Amino acid sequence: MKMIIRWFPGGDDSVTLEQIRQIPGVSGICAMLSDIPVGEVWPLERLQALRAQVNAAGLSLEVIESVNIHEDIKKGLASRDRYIANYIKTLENLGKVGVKCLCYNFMPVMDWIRSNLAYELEDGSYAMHYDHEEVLKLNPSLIAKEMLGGSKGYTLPGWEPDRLAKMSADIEFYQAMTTDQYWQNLKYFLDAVIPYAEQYDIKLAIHPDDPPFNIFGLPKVISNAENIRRFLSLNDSKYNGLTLCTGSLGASLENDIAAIVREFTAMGRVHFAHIRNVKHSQEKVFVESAHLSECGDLDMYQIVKAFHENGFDGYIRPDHGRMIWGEQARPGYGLYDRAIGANYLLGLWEAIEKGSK
Ligand SMILES: [Mn+2]
Repeated sequence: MKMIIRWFPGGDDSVTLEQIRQIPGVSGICAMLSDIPVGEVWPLERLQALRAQVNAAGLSLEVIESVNIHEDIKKGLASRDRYIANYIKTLENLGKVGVKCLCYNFMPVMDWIRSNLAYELEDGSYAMHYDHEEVLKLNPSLIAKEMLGGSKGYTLPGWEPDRLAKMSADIEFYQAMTTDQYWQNLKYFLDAVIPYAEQYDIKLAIHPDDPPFNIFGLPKVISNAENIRRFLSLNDSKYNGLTLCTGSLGASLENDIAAIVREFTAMGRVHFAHIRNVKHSQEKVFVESAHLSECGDLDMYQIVKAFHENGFDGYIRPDHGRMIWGEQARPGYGLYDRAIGANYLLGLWEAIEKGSK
């Protein structure tokens, strides 16, 4: 297991690589080139420069999160082949700089959604909050306004401006598509790219839908154990795997997260883990709480144990954290709470590791 932290290059992060290096037990980062338009090839020189910068700080760059999938691929349009060819070229470039794992998602139109990016908790810290009724009351442009208005000027991954411009039309397009058709579009993508992922030795790791339930009638495909089984059976290669995000899947109270971790880790199909906690006040209303088990609904000991017992040897990151100690940072991606989360998870891992001997 390797503990990493998500970092945003190009001056788009309040946290520095030097700060990340001082978090005990953190060996690397995952990053993305957020200025490359979705669907275009990530240039090799840019990746080489990024790797050099990260390595110079004493950290590794073995994970990329994310190379986003062009909407035409998800829609199954004839133009998808051009974007798939670009994706394969990007994979080749990623392989050349030593990337071993690529996180991506297959969510239509909107990426992750929250109704409030800075919800004040009882202890005076701030966290991201989701209230399903509030989201349904909004139209897509109001959601975009809420998301971007709360971003404090940082880019929000998955909320690129070119995506937002076409949002309403895209939503109507998907509302007219069957979920089966959406699955077929996903399989078409996988069958095209997985042979290259094998060739370049990059494990593909799909991120679950966040939140994992229906919004505006859009298809959701990675939301529970049954869907994940279907996803993995679309293409049997070990390179077709998962980013197991406990907070995204945990947003649905129907998901038994430790059981999901056990099943898919034992199959060798989990390559990356996002581990964080959520606390529900009612169904489909939750806050991204601190990582500690007692702060949320998820039992982190059982979850980390499920990874450990099933031989997990991929990457873990603490995922989102709260804003604490007055920190001003990109929502979910401050330094302090993620450092605490990383070391809590490393502590659990060490205890389980030593206890098992
Ligand atoms: Mn996640």
